Amino acid sequence: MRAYLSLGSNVGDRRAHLAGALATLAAGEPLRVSSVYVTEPVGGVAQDDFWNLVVELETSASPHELLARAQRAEADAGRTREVRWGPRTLDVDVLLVGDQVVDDEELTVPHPRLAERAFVLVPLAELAPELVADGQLAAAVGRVERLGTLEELR
Ligand code: A4P
Ligand code: MG
Repeated sequence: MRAYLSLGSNVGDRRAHLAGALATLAAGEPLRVSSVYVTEPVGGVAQDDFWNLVVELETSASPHELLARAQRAEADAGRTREVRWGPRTLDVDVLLVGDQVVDDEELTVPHPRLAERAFVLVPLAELAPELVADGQLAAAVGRVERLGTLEELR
């Protein structure tokens, strides 16, 4: 099954935080990685620009197992939670897990804010254009600019 996760960083060495998460998220399963985009912060808190990307996993993990990997990757990046939607070394959100639907206290999949955010939709469309409608892209909020691949940014 294909799963999509969104990664964002706007504190410290953004490239290192994004690149450092990949092995933990993949856990040995096949992974594809979008380009890195520099993106305007969405959500009201004044903060530095983010670097965002999306990964595609070919996985047999459950949505909750993917959330656990995401939280492990965030902890490894030294993330502390102070302000909701505030600055962070690494944020990993589970966007889609096949066509599974989850809604409990810990996890909502598909991600409820997926469709409105350019910082998610633009890199997602790079990996899976069939999942993103043109109208969705046109209506999405926040400026995004492609920087290059993680390799190119090294
Ligand atoms: N949770 C529920 N569903 C999910 C899911 N699908 N994926 C729960 C991941 N987590 C999920 O998240 C709070 C709780 O959400 C978790 O404990 C988990 O059980 P968090 O990461 O601790 O807090 P947060 O990220 O501050 O809040 P939230 O609601 O996840 O914020 P968002 O929606 O992720 O927004 N602007 C730009 N340009 N780029 C960004 O990456 N990110 C945010 C964060 C805001 N603005 C941004 C960016
Ligand atoms: Mg989050």
